[in-house]
Amino acid sequence: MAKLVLDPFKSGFVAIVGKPNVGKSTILNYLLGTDLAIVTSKPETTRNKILGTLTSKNSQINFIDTPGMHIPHTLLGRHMVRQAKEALQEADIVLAVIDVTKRLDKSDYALFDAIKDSARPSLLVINKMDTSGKKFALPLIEECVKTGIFKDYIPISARTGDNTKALTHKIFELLSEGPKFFPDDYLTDRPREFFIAEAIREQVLKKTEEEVPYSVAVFIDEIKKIPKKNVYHVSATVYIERPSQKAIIIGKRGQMLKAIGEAARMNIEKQLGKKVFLQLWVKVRDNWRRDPNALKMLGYT
Ligand SMILES: Nc1nc2c(ncn2[C@@H]2O[C@H](COP(=O)(O)OP(=O)(O)O)[C@@H](O)[C@H]2O)c(=O)[nH]1
Ligand SMILES: [Mg+2]
Repeated sequence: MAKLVLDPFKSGFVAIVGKPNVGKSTILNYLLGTDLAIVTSKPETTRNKILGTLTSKNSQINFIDTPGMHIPHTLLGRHMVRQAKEALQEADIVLAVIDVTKRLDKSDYALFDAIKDSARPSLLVINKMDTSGKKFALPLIEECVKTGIFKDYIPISARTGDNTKALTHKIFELLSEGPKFFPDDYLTDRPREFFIAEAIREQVLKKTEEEVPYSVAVFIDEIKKIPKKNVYHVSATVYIERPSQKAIIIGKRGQMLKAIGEAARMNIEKQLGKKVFLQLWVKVRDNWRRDPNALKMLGYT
């Protein structure tokens, strides 16, 4: 009689950690095939853990995107680093991401120590291999492998997707047999409001410079479906820390706020699948990044 051999179903949680700007969120988005986490060229774009679930016939990989590991100067910064450390505890496997164009520094070694302490199996991911930095890959890999904490290493480009299949394969190899934690069509643990606020913050980050991206937060006041009309009404407040920043965000004759709103609205319409009427308010809240009550209100807890 023919023997039926069923492949075991594998599942687990995979934390994506690394310094700011190495491409963690871009990796998450590429692997999920959707723009879940916002990506910008500004450091500290990601401020919260974001779960992204990838379910296939024989596995369910639950990625946890994290804020970049850095030395925090504010309460918000402390929240971000705490989120990354929590993800290490929640994970079965760790992806330690480095940027091939950058030399290793103190923060990388601090991260490697945190990974070592977590005692989780860890893969070293060398990202941005599509750049001319790829010539530095070999010495970088050598330096990282010397630490002895990585099960394996893999150079990829999250921008072109190069070698990402091999990455998923290596993750699959490291996963243990386990249950399907979430239904087949499950994507993330974050609610709709979160991604709408992020879409607005993304545009502020893209369109402003210097300290403004660090000082901005978005609060969704209301999402309301207009009865009988196929339209959502979204009202949101953009918080910044100083009146000078408010002037930048509003811009000459309101041009900046208009551009932010238009670009964000297009993204939100895609998310909601309906026309959106977006109303943005700009408010100064002194030093909100150092204010526990403000952080709580803005979901950074
Ligand atoms: N050239 C190149 N740029 C990348 C790659 N991955 C990410 N980036 C860019 O690096 C910047 C930071 O990416 P992001 O995913 O936000 O980094 P994170 O802070 O680690 O989450 C963005 O401008 C990305 O477009 C890559 O593989 N190649
Ligand atoms: Mg990110």
